[in-house]
Amino acid sequence: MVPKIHILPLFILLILISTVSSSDTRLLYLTLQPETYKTWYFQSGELLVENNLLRGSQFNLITPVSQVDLNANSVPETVIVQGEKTSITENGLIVWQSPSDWKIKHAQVTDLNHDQAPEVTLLLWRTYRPWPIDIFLIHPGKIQGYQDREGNSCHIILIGWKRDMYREVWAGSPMQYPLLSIVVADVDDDQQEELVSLETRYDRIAQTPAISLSVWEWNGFGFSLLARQDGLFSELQIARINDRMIILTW
Ligand SMILES: [Ca+2]
Ligand SMILES: [Ca+2]
Ligand SMILES: [Ca+2]
Repeated sequence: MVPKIHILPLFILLILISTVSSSDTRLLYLTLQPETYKTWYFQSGELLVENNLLRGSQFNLITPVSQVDLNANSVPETVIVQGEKTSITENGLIVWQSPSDWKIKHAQVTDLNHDQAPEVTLLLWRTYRPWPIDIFLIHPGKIQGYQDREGNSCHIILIGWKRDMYREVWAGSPMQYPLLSIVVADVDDDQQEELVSLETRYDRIAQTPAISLSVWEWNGFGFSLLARQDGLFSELQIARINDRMIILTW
């Protein structure tokens, strides 16, 4: 059943921010107007809404990790996002930079492909390109519709250290439903990360709310959809409350 979503202005009163040492988690004390948000648990393959969970509560908002040793040389790299560009630096020197025709919307250190090695997960837009194999197919153009009016398509790409250089360790085809935002976190507490996303459609303009919330997991070759919930969503965050991970939307 599609839950009723309240689309009201968000009023967040940020009372205090303090950084918790030895982790990338910031402890945020927030007062949220309960009508503006929804909280979700992901368990047993289902997105379960739980209202009023945060009313009057203190919780940890999980912020994306931006520093890790990507190439196992005992020197941490830093992921830097500037506008729609992303760089990886080591000792202040740029060791990888996103191509000039990529528009990066999100960058985060993850182990989204569950190979025990960290990588940088990117959500980006770039010029649509058909599958190279299309020229051999009897019915080409299966992904032809996966682009906007300007000919740009939405992708998830993982950048990591492989065969002595930074490279795409996995690059997805144009997404059928473009993503407005993503967060990578272990939302079902099985010690493996999932991709949580807000989805839109190529014929909607970017400023309008997303129309579905979805959870994906790595299947060895790409990502499998675990759950999708229709609704209207403007923002997505992950938080920890009462030792459980929750998905926060508004
Ligand atoms: Ca390193
Ligand atoms: Ca990995
Ligand atoms: Ca998990």
